[in-house]
Formats: sequence, C-alpha cells, structure tokens
Amino acid sequence: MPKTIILSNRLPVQLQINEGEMQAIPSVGGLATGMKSVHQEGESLWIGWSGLTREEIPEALEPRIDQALQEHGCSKVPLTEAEVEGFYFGFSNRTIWPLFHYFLEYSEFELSNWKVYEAVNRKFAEAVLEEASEDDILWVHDYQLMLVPQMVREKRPNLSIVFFLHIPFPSYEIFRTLPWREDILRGLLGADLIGFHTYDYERHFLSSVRRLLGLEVNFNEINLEDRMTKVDSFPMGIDYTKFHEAAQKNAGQKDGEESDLQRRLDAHKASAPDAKFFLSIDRLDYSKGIANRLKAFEYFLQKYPEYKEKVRLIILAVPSRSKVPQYQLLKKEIDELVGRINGELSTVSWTPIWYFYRSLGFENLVDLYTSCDIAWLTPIRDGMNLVAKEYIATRTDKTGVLILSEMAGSANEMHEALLINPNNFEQIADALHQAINMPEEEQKARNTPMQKRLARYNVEKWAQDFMDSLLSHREMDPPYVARRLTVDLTNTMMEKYRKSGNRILFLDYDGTLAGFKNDPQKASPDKELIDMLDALYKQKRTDIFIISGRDKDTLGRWFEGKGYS
Ligand code: ADQ
Repeated sequence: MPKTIILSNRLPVQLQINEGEMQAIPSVGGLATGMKSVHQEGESLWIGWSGLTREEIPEALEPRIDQALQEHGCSKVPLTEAEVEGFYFGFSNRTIWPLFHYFLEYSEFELSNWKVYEAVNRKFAEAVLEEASEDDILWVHDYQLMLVPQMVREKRPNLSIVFFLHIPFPSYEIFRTLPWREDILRGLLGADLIGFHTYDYERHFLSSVRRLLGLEVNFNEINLEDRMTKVDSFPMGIDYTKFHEAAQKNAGQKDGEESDLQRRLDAHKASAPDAKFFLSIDRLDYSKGIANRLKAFEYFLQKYPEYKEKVRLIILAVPSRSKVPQYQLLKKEIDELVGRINGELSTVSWTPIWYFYRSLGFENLVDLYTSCDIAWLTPIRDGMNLVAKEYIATRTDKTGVLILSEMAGSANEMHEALLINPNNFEQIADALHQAINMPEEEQKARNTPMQKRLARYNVEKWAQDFMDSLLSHREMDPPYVARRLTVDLTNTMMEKYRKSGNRILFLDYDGTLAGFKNDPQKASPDKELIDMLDALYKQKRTDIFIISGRDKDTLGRWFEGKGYS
C-alpha cells in the first residue's frame, strides 16, 4: 500500500532523557498539529531529527528510542552536535531565517555552514530513499530541508514529491543576495508541487525562478526539461474544534476546577472589573516584533494616560534558538525593556506588564486566550501566525478584539481584525484605544465571519487541499508536458511514427533545425538540412510545418519551391 512520508527537521514527538530514563512526549507546535490528520490517516511515516544529538544519546538507550519513535510512526535521522550547529543553528537560523524575514543585516553568509546544510540535507534525502517505494508520496516541510526534493528526485525520478514552506518567501531583491540562491531554487524544483501560505510568497518565488534560472513560467507552472512543477498558495489553518471545545470546557469549569493561572487571572479581573487585558504570545524571535510592541505600549500610555492602572499587557514569550547570538541579545533587550517600563510606571496596585518567558501547557494557553480582552500581535514579518487564529477560535461568546500586524500571512484572511503596521506607533496606539472602546456588538460582528472561515478552512482541509492539488497535477494531460528524450521514449516515438496513418511534423527552426548564430541572417538552411527535410517530406501522408518567430519573407526565400509550410 502506498504511504505518505512526512519529512521535517523536528519530529512530532519530543524525546527527553532524565536520569537514564527516556520519555517521548507529543509536540504541540503548529506543524505537529497540522500534519496530525495526514499522519494518522492510512499509511504514513514521519522522518526527522529527534532533537537529541548523537553525543546526547547513550548507546544503550538507542534501541529503546527507535522503538518509542516507531510506536508514534516515526523514524529518526541521527545528527551530531557539529551537524546541528552548522545546519540548524548555522545556515537555517543564521542565514535563511533572517533573510527570508527581511532581516538582511542579521544574515550570515558562511560557506562552512552552507556545506553542512548541504550534507545534512543529503542525510535526510538518504533516510527517505531507504524507506520510499515507487508510488509513495513524500511531503517535505520547511526551510531547513530545501535541497531534499531535488536530491531525492535524482535517485527516484517518478516519486511524487511535495514541499511546503512555513515562512515567507522574500522578494527577488532580497533573495538574490544569497550566494547559494540557484542551488536553493533547484533544490525546491525537485518537487512536483510547492506550497506557500500566501499568494505574495508564491509570486516572489516565481519571480526568482524566472529571473535567476531563466525558466519558463506559465501562470503557476514552471516548465522544466522533462516535467513540470506546480506552485500554489495554501494558507494553513488550525485545529479549530480542539481550541473551540477546550474554550467551551474552560467556560463551563466549576469552582475549584480551574488552573492556578486561571484563578490568578480571575482574581485580577474581579478586583478591577473595568480593566482590560492585552495578550501577546510568540516564540522569542526578532521577527515577532516583541521589543517594538513594548515600546508601542509605552507610547500608548503616554498618548492616552487615562488608561494607566486600567490596562495590563501579558506577554508570553516561548524560549527559542537561545544558542544563536541574535536571540540572546533580543532576550536581554526585552528583559531590560520590561524592567524599565514596569519600574517607571508601576504603582502599589498595578504592574503594567506581566512577562512570562517559558512554554505553557495547552490548558494554560487556553486560559490566556479566553481571559484576555484584546490579542495584540505585531510581527515585523510572519509566514502565517497561528496564534491569531487560535485566539479567535477560543472566543466562544464571540467577544474579544484582535489587533494584528499586516505583515503576518494570516492578515490576508482576517480582514475583520484591526490591522496595523507594526512600525507605526501612532496607528497602534489608536488601534488599542479603539479596541478598548469597541462595543460588544461590533466585536461579535467582526469575529463571527472569522470564526466561520477558520472552522471551515481548518488544518485538515489545508492538508487535504494540498494533497488534492498534487493528485490533480499528477493526472494532468501528459501531451502538454515537455519530456526529456530518453532512449525508451525515442523508441516509442519511432514505433508510433511507423504505424501512424497520417503524420504532421511541427519542426522548430532556430535552436532545433539550425543552431543559434550571433548574426541571425547567417542561420540560413544548409544543404544537409534541406536534404533531410526533403527526405521527410517525400514520405507518404506526411506534412511538414516549420515553426519560427522569423518574418515570413525570410522563410519564404529560404524554402522557396518546397512543399512544406
Ligand atoms: P512559529 O513561528 O512558531 O511557526 P506560530 O504560527 O504563531 O509561529 O505558531 C506557534 C504555535 O506554538 C501555535 O500553535 C501556538 O499555540 C504554540 N505556542 C505558542 N506559544 C506557546 C506556549 N507558550 N506554550 C505552548 N505553545 C505555544 C512557523 C512560522 C509561522 C507559521 C507556522 C505554521 O514562523 O509564521 O504560522 O510556522 O506554518
């Protein structure tokens, strides 16, 4: 039975080793939940890095780890500490991530990291080749593995390969600065179908393909030598039911059933019923605009001082990539900003910012979503941003206001939110003011259509649409596809030619019948070519058409008196 092989840098289970004991815990991130439906349905194998380096895994535990992963339908690609350093912390997170999020000044172009990226991509490709049968489907995920599609294609030309990019694809002007830009494009083009979150990312990718590789692009299809790659946008959804039902459960909790966090939030609400909670949740990443948000919060309180002691900003930042220097600097900057703003503005009964630097469990995440009046998300760039969608999904009574950066992919689908430019503090301060004062009726009118859309286009539908698009691409009428002339194909063509009753030959002139010349007038047909065309034309029931962009007079002169057109 054909299976789907999912390939991503990290697996949907996280391994932890405590005092020689191993635990496998399901991951909660967007990709893991997103692919769950594909992974659980039918035959599927998920291949990725376990999160532990070779040096961290005691030899004795290795078989138990493999078995635990197997129980979750997973298989690991073992990576050494040096490989993780160059491939993950190096090229992926110090070159591609900043560049694709338009942080050109943070991008490091290190040849040694590129080499490790290439080698590790090959390792992932080899892991796939060991497992893949001819009619399997390979689904590769994200910017860490952009070379894999072509590496697998070279060995398995007929395998169905799809790729999805979870981060933005930058404009050509940014992408062209990458020293290995052609390699990345060729790597991706090994896929039959390439998916992006938005039409803009798709457009940027196609523009780079056209300008850097000079390939022909028809609408969203790229003509390659022997096949075609389709490119399309598939905005990723969330597991709507999971968030909505968790919020319903949260609303129905009896006294004593709540979490500690929920009790604390309730107590604060009870002590100041008119106060508003602003919520922001992100990985601690410079692309998420956390520092800007803190400065904008300070600006808001200067512009509208009447809200001092009436609003509170809850910032939840999830530790991320803390080995990369930019992230360490960002952590320091945010710690200092929170300290300074709280130090300057706090009163005996009010701390303006509650700052959590940790990962929270799902229940606590829902506590925050359901308790906060305003979700305030200001990424400088974000492929999609699932937090915005999760917030709206948990608003079971349809109240709440979403303030969202127009630089997030999700802004394309969430027009009813208050959309802001994350660099425009004036606009942000006014949006916060508008959100605080927005009548409940208006909140409901804005949230109702967003909820409907999120429920309909959920993550399962996203995965299904992606797979359906691959199937329709595979079923495409083959005559429209350019094919490389292999020995097999030549023999088949000759056979069909011999047997055919009537034949029409369409022959391209420049570059096919005659080679390209610097001076086009010197490309007139020589005797050998004329003899060959005459010989073809003499065959019974055979018509010949010469196709050329040249003017009619020139061709008329060259082939004067010949029967072919
Ligand atoms: P991320 O940059 O990680 O993802 P996002 O889309 O917001 O950003 O997804 C984060 C996920 O982690 C959400 O599902 C959220 O619930 C969860 N999460 C956040 N904070 C948490 C916490 N403290 N504890 C537990 N869970 C938490 C990348 C791209 C995005 C793109 C996604 C999916 O950068 O632009 O939307 O992939 O394609």
